Amino acid sequence: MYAQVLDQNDSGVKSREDMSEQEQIFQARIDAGEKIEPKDWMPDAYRAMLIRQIGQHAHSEIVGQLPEGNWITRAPTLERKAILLAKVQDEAGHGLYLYAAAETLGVSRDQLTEMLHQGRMKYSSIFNYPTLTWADIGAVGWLVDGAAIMNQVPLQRTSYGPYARAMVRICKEESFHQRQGFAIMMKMANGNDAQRRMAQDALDRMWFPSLMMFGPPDKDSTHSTRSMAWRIKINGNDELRQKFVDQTAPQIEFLSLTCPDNNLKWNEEKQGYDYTDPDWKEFFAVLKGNGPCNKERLGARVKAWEDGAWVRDGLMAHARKNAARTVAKGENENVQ
Ligand code: BYC
Repeated sequence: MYAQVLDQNDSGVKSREDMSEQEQIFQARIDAGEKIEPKDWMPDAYRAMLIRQIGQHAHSEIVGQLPEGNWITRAPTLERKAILLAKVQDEAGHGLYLYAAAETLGVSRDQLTEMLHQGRMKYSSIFNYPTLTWADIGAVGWLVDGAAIMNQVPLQRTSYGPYARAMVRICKEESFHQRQGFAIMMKMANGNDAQRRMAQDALDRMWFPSLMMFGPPDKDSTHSTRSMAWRIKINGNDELRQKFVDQTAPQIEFLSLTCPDNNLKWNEEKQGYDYTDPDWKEFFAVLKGNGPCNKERLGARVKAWEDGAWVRDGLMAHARKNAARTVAKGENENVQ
């Protein structure tokens, strides 16, 4: 059923005349700002669009634990370790809320996981880059969570109720994540020469991959038009990328760091910064599985899934026994 629904996920927007009566009523509800709920009628392609986006979002939260988890044992102080541990646990929680939201659309978490492991579903490109130093943990919180918030705050108003509600809690936690990242960057940027160099190096490596998080330029975005017509996406990729650059450029200055983009410059006329686009060839190569860490990240997820099989089997066996006991108890009570 899920594969069939995905096959119908073409990106064209239907004109009102081409819509069935049911589709017209549905579109009118979206246009009026109503939330669509799991039991409501929805076009198959709307369902497929949501499953794709929410599923990929959930996978990003789960795979996104890996680059940061890499530093839990090497955090420089006990306090930093406790904060990082809490952040990484939050990401697991975000993954679970999102898988639960996707399940309301008729796809199971196991199906989504299988598709990730088979390379049939994506996760955010950013997590295919390595975290080489402690300053990278600061840069991930500051830039990666910063970009995530920019994209996710509008998603609190997305048209699908369970997704919008999941985003409310996620956004609250993401803003704590962003602040802890910026706090690390402030410490490093105001530290000794070696620490300043690490902070600059982290910014140099993370800047362009962070810009890629918003997706390809609007002209190459396959889903934006349809997704925005359904208010699944509220803003275009380029608009949010620009907002992120405008928010982050003054923060770079505040840290007395240098942006790796020499063209970053305030443009009075457009009331925003001019900046250089990331290397889109690199972006598409990462999406095809050829980034620096793609194989390692997917390998780690597949291994965790296989290593955890005995736990899942044990829990299922326990649940079956409990269910059988409840049935038996009910039958005994009926006999008495
Ligand atoms: N990486 O038509 P487009 C986090 C794909 S996690 C990989 O513009 P769309 C965090 C796209 O899927 C934050 N793939 O797509 C976690 C499509 O391919 P398919 C994650 C990308 O969906 C742990 C194709 O390119 N946030 O914060 O309209 C620790 C064409 O693109 C990317 C979300 O997931 C990418 N960057 O727009 C720390 C937010 N960009 O599916 C932090 C929810 C594009 O046709 N998602 N693609 O094979 C969205 O808002 C949208 O899906 C996107 C892309 C803006 C990302």
